[in-house]
Amino acid sequence: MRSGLQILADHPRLYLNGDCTPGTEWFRLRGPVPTDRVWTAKDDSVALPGWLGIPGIRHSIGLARWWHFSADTLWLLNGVIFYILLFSTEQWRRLVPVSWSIFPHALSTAIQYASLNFPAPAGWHDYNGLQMIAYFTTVFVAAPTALLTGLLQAPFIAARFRTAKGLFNRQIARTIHFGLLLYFVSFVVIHVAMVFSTGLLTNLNHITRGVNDASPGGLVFFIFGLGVILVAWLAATPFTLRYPRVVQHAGRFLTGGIKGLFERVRPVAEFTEKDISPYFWTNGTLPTDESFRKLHVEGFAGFKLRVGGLVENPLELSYQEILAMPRHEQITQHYCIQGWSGIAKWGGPQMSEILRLARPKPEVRFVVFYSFAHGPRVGDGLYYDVHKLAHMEHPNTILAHEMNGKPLPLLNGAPLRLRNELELGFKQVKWVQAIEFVESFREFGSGEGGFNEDHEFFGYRAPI
Ligand SMILES: Nc1nc2c(c(=O)[nH]1)N[C@H]1C(S)=C(S)[C@@H](COP(=O)(O)O)O[C@H]1N2
Ligand SMILES: [Mo]
Repeated sequence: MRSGLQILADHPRLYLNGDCTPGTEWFRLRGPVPTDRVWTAKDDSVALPGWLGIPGIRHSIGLARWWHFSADTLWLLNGVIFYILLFSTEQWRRLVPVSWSIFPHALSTAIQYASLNFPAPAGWHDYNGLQMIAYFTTVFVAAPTALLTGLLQAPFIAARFRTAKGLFNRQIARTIHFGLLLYFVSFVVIHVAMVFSTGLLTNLNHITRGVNDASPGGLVFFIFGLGVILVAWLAATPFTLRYPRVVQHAGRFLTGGIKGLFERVRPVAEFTEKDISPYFWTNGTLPTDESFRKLHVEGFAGFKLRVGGLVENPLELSYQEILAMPRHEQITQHYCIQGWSGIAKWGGPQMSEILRLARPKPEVRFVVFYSFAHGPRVGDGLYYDVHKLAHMEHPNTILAHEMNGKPLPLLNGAPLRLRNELELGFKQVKWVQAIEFVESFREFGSGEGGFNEDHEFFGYRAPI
């Protein structure tokens, strides 16, 4: 829950439409978007208190995601074991209503609670109607929906299952995912309050030890459990701030393999002209050096894209040559790691065409895209990102020089920006100046596979 709030704080707006146009959100933790200057999505992120978010500071979504995915994987594993135990015994009968009488039963229980004339506790044998509905909803509706709405936010899932549009759009999924957070918090508060007020010692023995008496053993378990949670709660943020690389690598160890499964090349959801978003958030720091400025004022006439590394035929392609290449057009949804999305039409040569010209050697596994631009802090070096060679053969992986039918605007990465629709936004390098084919990316930067992977602790694999 805490890492989820941190993720929300990175784009603290929720919408019921796929465009993320400021002003159309139904919920936000931030004022209106300033219109008198460039306002990037990163400018828009907010901080949380360190005890609430993990790790609280602004734009720490890279670290929060490792917590979120790792904790969720363990939570889901726990759920799978719970399902197996439920259905391999008769215990499921306690949770799954099998007759409509559950509704009148729940209503009469609710009236008893409301009149403060609590029904006699009988949970050792059977749950009352309200309990059954609450437990059933939590275990069989809320939890699976949380998993589903989490996955629906991922570019790869949307591409694979063509769910990017309509009810399954990422922004609807974010809203439902947030609603489920509210549900789980309310459930915990109400449930714990009921455990306390309807015979604490006996209830805790039911829950923790499976015995039906009022001995203090269950309470000891409960206090021990709360103690562990409290220590973990207090330690999570300081630990994350002190050892971010450990959090990144531990998270990758726990969840990287699962993410890798989603990274196979599959179709991409394409949209139509009328789906194009009127507003498209932006991110990144414009290139600042003089040589780029000169290229820009001359309309990129002097621009040459360098293609090299482990290739049979190293190339230098001029802007004119690139414009003359067969142009692929696609209308796709961009998925920023922060949570916003936007639909745009992109046009430019397919990467498969570049591959055909440059002819990568057999040992090549990765492709590095170098930007003209620095990261947010100049001292950290050039923005770059590494992609899988296999993704470069996908028909929707292009070097875009057009956006929505016009030459690519400077802010969106002119002269060229990558589109790999199977990955998140931060991998779509803008202001591309060079492409290098490599066998391994360990020697580049800090060896994590890209600028944000090095400096923001993002995962190299970003299909989710
Ligand atoms: N060179 C460079 N490319 C970059 C970035 C950046 O900071 N520098 N930001 C990335 C991120 S996080 C996103 S979401 C997209 C945003 O693209 P847009 O500004 O066209 O919306 O660009 C990506 N490419
Ligand atoms: Mo992003």
